[in-house]
Amino acid sequence: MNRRTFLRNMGLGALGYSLAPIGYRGIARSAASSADTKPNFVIVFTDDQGYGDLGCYGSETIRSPRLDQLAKEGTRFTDFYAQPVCGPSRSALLTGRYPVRSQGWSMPESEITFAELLKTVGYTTGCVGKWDVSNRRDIKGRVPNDQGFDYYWGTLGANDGGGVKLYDNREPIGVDRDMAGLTKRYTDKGIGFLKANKDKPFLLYLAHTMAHSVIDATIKFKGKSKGGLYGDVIEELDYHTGRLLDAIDELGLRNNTLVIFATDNGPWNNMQEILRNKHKGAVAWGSSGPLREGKGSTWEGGVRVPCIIRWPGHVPAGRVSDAIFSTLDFMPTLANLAGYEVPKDRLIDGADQTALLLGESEEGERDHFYYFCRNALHGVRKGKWKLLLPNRENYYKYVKDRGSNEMELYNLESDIGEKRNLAKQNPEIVSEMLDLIKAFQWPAKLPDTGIIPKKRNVTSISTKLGKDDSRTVCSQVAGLSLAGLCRFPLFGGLPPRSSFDFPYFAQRCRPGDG
Ligand SMILES: [Ca+2]
Repeated sequence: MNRRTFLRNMGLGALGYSLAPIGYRGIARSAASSADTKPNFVIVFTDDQGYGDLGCYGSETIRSPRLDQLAKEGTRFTDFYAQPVCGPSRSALLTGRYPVRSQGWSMPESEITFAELLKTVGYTTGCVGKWDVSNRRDIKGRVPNDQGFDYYWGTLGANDGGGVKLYDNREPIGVDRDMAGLTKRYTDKGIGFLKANKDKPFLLYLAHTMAHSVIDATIKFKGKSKGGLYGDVIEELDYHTGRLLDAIDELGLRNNTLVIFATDNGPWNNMQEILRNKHKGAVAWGSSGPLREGKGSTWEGGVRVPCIIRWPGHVPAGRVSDAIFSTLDFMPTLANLAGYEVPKDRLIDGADQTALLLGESEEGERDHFYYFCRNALHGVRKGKWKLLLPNRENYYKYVKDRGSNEMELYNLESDIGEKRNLAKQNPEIVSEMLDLIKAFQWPAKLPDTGIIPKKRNVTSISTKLGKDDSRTVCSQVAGLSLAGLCRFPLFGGLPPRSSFDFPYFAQRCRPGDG
């Protein structure tokens, strides 16, 4: 059943939602959607911005007065998780499903976004900026206008080459190589959308291209921060986010608009020097603050990102929350707040965090979070504990810090930088965490989460796997134990270096959700 058939058949809410992932707390959900009016949603999603790159997250080199103020007016989350890289982070955000299901850069037409569902309950939906879930290409069925957005203005891909191909809805309108001006252009379009839709419920998803390399800042900001060009870029993002917030106020929408600020993954602080030289220093070099590593990594620095949420009179102001929370959770949370039904025909990994947002719960609905690097499951967090599996497949070569690659257990409460491996001292906790790993409900078929190469037929291709992908997938297939047909060595051919046993790998893939 494709998405449209599903939406038609479900009769806009005829079905409930029961395919819940294991381990959620079961907090009584708030009837927020019964409020007299439905809130507007504004999601500002920056790119490659580090956990430590805002004043309210401890930066001493980057000024962010507007976002610091937003944190005072709402709740700042310290333990909020995205995904390690751009495309997978966006498919997870939009669908509430881990990229191993929602397929990252290659998000298929059959995935259902919260934008589509908001439309079923009367919302007008707009997306501005970086899409990056249609293989960076204009593919029918996968572009924003086909995935739930009434309005789109932005780029389908990234700006690695120093330019972006822009679209006004479905129409290509040219290439913009002025990276410095892009944050303002996007913000202007976002404000235009707010003005045009101020009288009805709306969603604005504003996904900035900055601070993804190649970065640049306008003359007003260039050289002004203490954080180099990257710091200038973040200060400019802060300024324009402030303009967007001002527009919300000027339109009288402040009290009925839930504003979310977050970023897609950790900072690209692990880039090879050669790339820095290539771009003459115009690469992101953010800080993950106290966290280990950055973009592409499943250390905290790769996936734990800033998140600030404001909804005056509803989300407590000035609160700092350490509840485990994720981009995955927006799908069911927005469902509760706006009154749409979450899809029932597939597994949704998100937890309804309405009670957390409204201050009715301190710990929130999510008690664990799985760490994925492409299709490889690297570990899990539960409460203060984080377990990382040995011999992890690190797809992203720019991640320099690969750790011991042994079984690693960290107490994130006392050791946020993941410096002290406590696995050997805590076998019971390791065992409990491994049970959680075993319990992950794998899709029946592993997706190709790669980017389709250019010059190939994008509608019928099965992307050729690179060596690392093959190893990852082979590890997964080997885990299936399909009558012993696949006997690829696990862990990329290396024997496990830990003394722990790994029977759970035999259960990694099982039929279930697609
Ligand atoms: Ca990114």
